[in-house]
Amino acid sequence: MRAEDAARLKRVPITIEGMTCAACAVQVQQALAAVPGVKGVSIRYPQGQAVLTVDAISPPSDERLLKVLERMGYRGTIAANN
Ligand SMILES: [Cu+2]
Repeated sequence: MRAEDAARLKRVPITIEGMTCAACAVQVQQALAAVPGVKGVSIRYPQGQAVLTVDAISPPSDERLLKVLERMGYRGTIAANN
């Protein structure tokens, strides 16, 4: 990744309840990655965490991301920005 690209990205940590196995994590990863503005998704399901890399200029709304999780049966919380 080029430096100027990295500058246009920001990290969005999400706590996700309900992921119980690697298959859950794959589904969550794919669903979140499909949301416009999401550039990368890293899932750590044993910890119930996802870290998204999103476009800093036109990021997806928190509501949009949480709705995607809700439809799949997971409860997500956007962690405080760090
Ligand atoms: Cu599962």
